[in-house]
Amino acid sequence: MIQNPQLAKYKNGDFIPYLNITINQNTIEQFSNIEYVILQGSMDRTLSLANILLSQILNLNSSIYSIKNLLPNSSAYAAYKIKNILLVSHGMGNPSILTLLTSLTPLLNLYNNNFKLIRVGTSGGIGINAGTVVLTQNSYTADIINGYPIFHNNIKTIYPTTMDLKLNQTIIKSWQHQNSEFDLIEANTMCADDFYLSQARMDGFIKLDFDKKQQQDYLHTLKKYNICNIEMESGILGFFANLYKISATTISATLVNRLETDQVTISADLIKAYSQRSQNIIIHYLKDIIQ
Ligand code: R2B
Ligand code: URA
Repeated sequence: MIQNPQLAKYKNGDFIPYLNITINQNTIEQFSNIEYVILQGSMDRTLSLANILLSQILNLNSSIYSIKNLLPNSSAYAAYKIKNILLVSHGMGNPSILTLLTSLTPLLNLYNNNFKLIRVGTSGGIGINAGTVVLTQNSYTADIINGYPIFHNNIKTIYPTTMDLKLNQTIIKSWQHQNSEFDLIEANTMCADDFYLSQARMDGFIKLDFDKKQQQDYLHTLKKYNICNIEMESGILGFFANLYKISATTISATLVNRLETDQVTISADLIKAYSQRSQNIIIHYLKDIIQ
């Protein structure tokens, strides 16, 4: 990674809202030497992945060792550290992950600005079997712009959102010899601002002014841009990573094929199993690297 002087660093005594911590030697040490930041939406999934890594990477029994939440006073985010891996929850959507990234990276940057940002989550697929896992190449907006618009002091700039394609290949390579029952593909992702309207769902509460044919036309148009899935954070992740020259990508399991249905109709067990797929890929990749 190229060192970026613009990437700010905190100093002792700084208070970080939302993380709800004050920078001191202890916090600096807690967040030191991080090389992999694994971002997931929920606090629960973050803790469960931390426990899996505890047993699989540190060979410690998670029923005996409890992992400390490094952000105990934050109501928005939770973070756990296993060796040089930081597991953090990012909440839902672009504003939430942007607030996290702008709060957290100056802290990580105190020690090492060569970390990778990897979001592990779920999405809706377009024209691919539910359960397929997608690594993002470029993140598109809902109006099919390759990039992400940022408003800064009333100026709108579209920033690039291309993920680290080499990192994608490394992840694909690490997974390729697994006896996998699902496909792992690399494709473009559409980043929506909500689960319903901007994902062109017709089953939301707000009444819509488009019909089924228009919806299908739109989804098929997305597909022409090789957009194979829709989620809600890749725009900001791509923007942030490109701006600060940080290696990043998104690994998203798809829960539904949106060309067939709007509703995620699969059982809770299947949702868990599909979500587990993106986790398994990152666990495998991290084990390859750490051991
Ligand atoms: C995928 O799933 C969540 C919405 O259900 C959102 O965080 C995302 O990107
Ligand atoms: N997450 C999304 O944002 N959309 C889906 O369709 C499924 C999960």
